[in-house]
Amino acid sequence: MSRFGTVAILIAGLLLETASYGFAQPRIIELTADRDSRYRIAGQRIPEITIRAGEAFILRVTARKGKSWNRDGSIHGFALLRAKDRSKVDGWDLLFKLGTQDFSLVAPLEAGEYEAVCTVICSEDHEGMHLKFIVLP
Ligand SMILES: [Cu+2]
Repeated sequence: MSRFGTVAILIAGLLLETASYGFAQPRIIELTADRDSRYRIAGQRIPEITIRAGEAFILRVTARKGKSWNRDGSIHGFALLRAKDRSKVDGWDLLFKLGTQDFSLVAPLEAGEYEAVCTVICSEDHEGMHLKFIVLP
């Protein structure tokens, strides 16, 4: 192959890589933390988030007030637990205020099944507020 051909292929490869990594916008995952103490994701009957290990994403949460809330005004929360032993994942303790808010997050590096649970006593039904969070390798 000519030198020009090799250089052209290298440049094309570089451009492709830049397109897929360099300037790629993180995925936006939209979640509703609803007034009836349920997480909801549009188009899903049972809310579930699937993400790649270490993937950066934006969690866009719309929160609606339940029957009770925290003194600081947080109306729902979101902590991440490992499904195997329900241990908490460090750094995942989000609190939601009324309305829509964005969180820039990075998925755990350890693949597996997790569960997100609400950390605000938002109603007598609060214990049922959870969603499955799957991290792919
Ligand atoms: Cu809640």
